[in-house]
Amino acid sequence: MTTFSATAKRRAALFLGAATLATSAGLGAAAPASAAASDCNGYQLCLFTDANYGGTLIRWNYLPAGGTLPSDHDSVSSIVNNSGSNICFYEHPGYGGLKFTVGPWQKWATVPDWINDKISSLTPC
Ligand SMILES: [Ca+2]
Repeated sequence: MTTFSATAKRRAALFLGAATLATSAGLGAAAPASAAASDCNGYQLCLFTDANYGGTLIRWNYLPAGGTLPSDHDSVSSIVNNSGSNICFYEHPGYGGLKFTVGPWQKWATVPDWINDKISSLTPC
């Protein structure tokens, strides 16, 4: 289990709060028919519950500090990383289990089978 410093806890809270806010404002969740890679622009990090950028969209408008996904654990199947940083995704909350790294500006229409529907936390790395 990862031990967070007070600063890391605050950053994680901000990160999770922003994602929750986006969802409640209608920005983080989209109907399956409308989610698309083009929904992910600017400096956003976008996770999709279905392959080919479909299903529910979880989106951050800036590079997240890292943390456990606020929802949709074990369901991410495609990823758009519109940032200049590597993002490491983990099988378990708190950066445990399998680790999958997505490079800067990469788009994965389908994540590898071994991590599909398993991601629960992430952090820039
Ligand atoms: Ca899925």
